[in-house]
Amino acid sequence: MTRPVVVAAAQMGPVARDEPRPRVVDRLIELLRRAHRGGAELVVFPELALTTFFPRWWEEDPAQMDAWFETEMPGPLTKALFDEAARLEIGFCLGYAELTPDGHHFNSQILVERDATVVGVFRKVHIPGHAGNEPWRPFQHLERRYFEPGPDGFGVWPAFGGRIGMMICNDRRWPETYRVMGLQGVELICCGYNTPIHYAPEPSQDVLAGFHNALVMQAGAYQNGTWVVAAAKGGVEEGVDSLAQSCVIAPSGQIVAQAYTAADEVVLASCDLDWCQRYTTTVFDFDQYRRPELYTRITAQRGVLLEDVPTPAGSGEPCP
Ligand code: CDV
Repeated sequence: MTRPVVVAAAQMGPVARDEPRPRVVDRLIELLRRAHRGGAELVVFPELALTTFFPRWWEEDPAQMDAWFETEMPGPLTKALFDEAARLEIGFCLGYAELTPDGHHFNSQILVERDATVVGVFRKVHIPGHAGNEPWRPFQHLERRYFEPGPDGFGVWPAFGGRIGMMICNDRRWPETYRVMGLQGVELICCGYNTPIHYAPEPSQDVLAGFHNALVMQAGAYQNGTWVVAAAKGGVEEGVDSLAQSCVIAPSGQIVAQAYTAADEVVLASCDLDWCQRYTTTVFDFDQYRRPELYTRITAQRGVLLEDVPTPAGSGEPCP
């Protein structure tokens, strides 16, 4: 049995702060057309694909902040993307800043079927960075100022002939993200990301940015027997170098296609959704092998509880 879905990770190069949104939509449409020429049925765009990665700037004026957000999807500017997708009969997953009618701000991603109907909306669960002004940083990461954490968790939607999940950037670093979807039988996870290579709180991690990106998604794919399609906004954007390396990962954990530039680039792969069962009915047959009764700490507590284990002698020294 095979259930192939041809996917495209539509990587974007930088989006300038003053790049008009219609121009960005034109770039998305061009990527959509390229993906269509390559036979793609589903195109995954990056996180916050319509704008520059604005959380790098401290902004006081709420009106200026809201100018980065979309109040409807599709809206007047994004309608052209939906129209072209419908004409080409190609689906997509798009990350954008969402301002809801009742005033909530989310870092969101929608899944759109080949007839341009919106199948699902996902709101980023793990919001990284900080909320206060930290001008000591070479650039800030103010996602916790701009966005509320998504309240809905990790859903899985029937679409593209399979079970499709979504996650956004930092979500991909957390094993719970994949497992919550894995327990709903996810077969393909769409992920958009913006990952600055310099991590100001701990720069020793900078050189490992690409390794960590691949590590978490390859592990998440394998341990849950799912495909992962990950699209970056990479390259040097407003002076900040961000990781590219968009990729498609198989349920085996292998990277089967990867971007080789840090610019607008389409990464294509044919994903057999039936391949997931080679993992989910064998080594990761959850129903047979999981021990949820022993995992209750995972949902019962958030941080580490040191008092549950005696302090080892000599510990408590700060990191070198
Ligand atoms: N956009 C992100 O969520 N970026 C984070 C950075 C701040 C570490 C990431 O996990 O890539």
